[in-house]
Amino acid sequence: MRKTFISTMAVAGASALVLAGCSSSDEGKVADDTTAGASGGDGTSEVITVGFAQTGAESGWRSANTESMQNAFSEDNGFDLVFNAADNDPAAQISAVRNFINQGVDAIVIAPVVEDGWDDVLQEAKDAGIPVVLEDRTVSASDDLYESWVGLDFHAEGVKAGEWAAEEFGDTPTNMVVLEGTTGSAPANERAAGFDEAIAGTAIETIDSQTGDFTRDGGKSVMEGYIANYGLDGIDLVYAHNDDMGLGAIEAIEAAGGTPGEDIKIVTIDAVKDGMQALVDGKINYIVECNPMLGELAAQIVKDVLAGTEVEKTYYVEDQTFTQEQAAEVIDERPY
Ligand code: GZL
Ligand code: ZN
Repeated sequence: MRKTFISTMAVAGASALVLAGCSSSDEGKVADDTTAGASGGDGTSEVITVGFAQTGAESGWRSANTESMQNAFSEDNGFDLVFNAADNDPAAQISAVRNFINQGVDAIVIAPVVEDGWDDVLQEAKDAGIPVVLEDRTVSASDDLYESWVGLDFHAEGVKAGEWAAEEFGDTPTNMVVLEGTTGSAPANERAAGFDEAIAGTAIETIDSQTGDFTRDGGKSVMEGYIANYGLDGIDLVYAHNDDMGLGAIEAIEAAGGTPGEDIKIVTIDAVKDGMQALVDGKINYIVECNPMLGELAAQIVKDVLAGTEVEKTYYVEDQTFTQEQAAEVIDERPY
C-alpha cells in the first residue's frame, strides 16, 4: 500500500497540508477550513455532528491526542462533537459507536482500543450511511468499512527503537525486559514486531515480556515483578512501548535502589513532555516520537468525506527520534 506522509509541522499547523503521494492531481493539495463540509451538500455550512469514540485516558499521549481532537472538532470549526472515552474497554467502545449510530450523527471517528472485533459495528455504520474515519490505531476489519485512517507507523517506531538498542548493545550479551502496550492493540503488536526485526542477530535476549496496558501504574507493577524475579543485576535494558510505562519502570527501579538510565537502560516510544523530561534527566536513554496531534487532519478528512471530496485511505504522520542531548534542545518548544 502506497503511503502518504504528512509532515509534523503541517499536522501541528493551522491547516492540514496533504502531501498526497498517490496521484499528481492531488500533489500538494492543501485542504483548509474553508472546504465545504456541509453534509447537506448544498454548500451551506450546517453544523456537522461527529461521534468520537476515544480509547480512554490511559496515558499522557492519550491526553494530548484528546486535546488535539477536541480543539479541531470545535464549534468554531463547524462541529458538534459527541465525545466518549472507553477507559481502554473494547466492548464499551463498540457500544459507544452503536449509540452514535442510533443518534444518527453525521460522521463517526474512532481511535480503536484493539484491532479485532470491529467488523459488525462498522458494517452497521455503513448500512446506516454514516461514514467512519479512524485516527491513531488501526483495525483488522476490511478497509471498505471505513473511509480513511490517519495515524503513525507503529512498525517503523518499533524498528527505530530496536535499531538504537542494536547500536547501543550490539554483540554484548544483554538481558532485556519488555513492557508491552495494551494486548491486541495495533501499537503493541507492531512495535513488538518492528523492534524484534531490528535486533535480530544481536546478543540482546528478551528474558520477559508482559503488558502494562500503556499506563504508568501498569509499567511500575510489571517492572516490580521483573526486579523481584531477575534482580536489578539481571536486567540490562527495558523496552517500554510507551513513555508512561517507562516512567513507571523508573519508579520501580529507583524504589529498589537502582539508577535508571545507567544500571538499566530504558528505551521508550511517544516523546510526551514527562518522557522527554526523564530523557533530559538521564533516566531514559532514547525515545522514538509518536505524534498525537492528529485532530486537524482528522477534522479535514471528515469535512472532505461529507463534501464528497476524495480522500486517501491512509495518512501517516511522521515521527522523530530523540537522544538525551536532542531532547534538551527541543523540550521547551514542543507542543505536547
Ligand atoms: C499510539 C497510541 C498509544 C501511545 C500510548 O498511537 O495509540 O496509546 O503510544 C497510548 O501512550 O496509550
Ligand atoms: Zn517488518
